[in-house]
Amino acid sequence: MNLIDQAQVNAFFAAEKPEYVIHAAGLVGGIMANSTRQADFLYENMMVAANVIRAAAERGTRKLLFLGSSCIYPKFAKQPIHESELLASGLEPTNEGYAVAKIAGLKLCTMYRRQYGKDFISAMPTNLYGPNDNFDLVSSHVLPALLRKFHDAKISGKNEVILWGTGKPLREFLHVDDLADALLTLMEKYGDEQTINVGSGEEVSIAELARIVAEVTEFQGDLVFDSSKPDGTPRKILDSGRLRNLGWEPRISLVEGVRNTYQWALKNSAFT
Ligand code: GFB
Repeated sequence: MNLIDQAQVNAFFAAEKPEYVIHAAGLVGGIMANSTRQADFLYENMMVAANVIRAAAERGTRKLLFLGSSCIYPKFAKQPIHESELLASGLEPTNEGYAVAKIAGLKLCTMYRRQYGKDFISAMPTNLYGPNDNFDLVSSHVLPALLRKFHDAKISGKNEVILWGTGKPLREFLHVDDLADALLTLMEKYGDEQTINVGSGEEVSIAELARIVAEVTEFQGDLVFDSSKPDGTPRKILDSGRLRNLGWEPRISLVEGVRNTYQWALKNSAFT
C-alpha cells in the first residue's frame, strides 16, 4: 500500500478498521539524505502522517501512536532536551524538511485529541539503530554506515576509513528492541497531548562511536575525518524523565547493541 495515496489508505482503514495503530512509516535517512532531499522528506512524511491519522480518526481507531524523531527540537535546545523545548527556536537546517513534517504529525495528533477526543499520542525517539537497518553508505544513519565502512575496510585490507564531519558532535543512540518495549509501555500507559521523548540517556561523540565500531568490527586502521561534510546539530540528548516515570528503562547498552547489530548484519549479508 502506498501511504502517500489517501484513497489507498482510506480503503485499507475501511476494510480493516484497526483498533490500534503505531505509525512508524516514513521516508527516513541520515544527514546526507535529509539535507539533499528536503522537499521529498517534507512532502512524503507530511502526506503519510495526514493520511494515516485522518483515516484512523474516521474509522474509529481506539489508540494511535505517531512516531517522530529528536530532530524536531531546536538546533540549540537546552540539553538534555525536554519536550517543552518544541518550537522554542530554529531547527537544524540539514533536516528541517523532515522535522517540519514530524512536527505537523505530532500536532495533528494533539488537535484530534482536543477537537474529537481521540486517544492519539506521539513519541519522539532519539537516534535509532539495530537489525533491519539501512546500511546504504549514502542514505543511512551514522551507526549502520560506520559498521559497513569498518567491515568493508577490514575485509579489503584498507588501513583507513573516511568519516564525515569533525567527529565532535554528540549523539544519543537507542536500540530498536528497547524502542519497541517503550512503545508498548506508551500504548498501555500514556494518554497525554504532549509528545513524549524516548531516549537511552547514553550519548557519545561520533569519534567515540567510531572507536566502539572499530573495536566491534576488529578494524585496526586509522580514522580520517572529512570536515567538508556536515556535522549537523552539535548535540541532541533527550530528557526522557517523563517516560521513565511510567516505568520504562532501556536494557541494551550501546556496545552490546552495536555488537548484536553487527552479528545480525553478517548473518543476513546486509553489507552486500
Ligand atoms: O546519523 P546521521 O546521519 O544523522 O549523522 P543526524 C550523525 C553524525 O554522524 C553527523 C556523522 O555529525 C555526521 O556528520 N557521520 C560521520 C556520518 N560519518 C558518517 C557517515 O558515514 N554517515 C552518516 N550518516 N553520518 C538525523 C536526521 O540527524 O538524525 C534525521 O537527519 C533523524 O532526520 C535522525 O532525525 C534520527 O543524527 O545528524
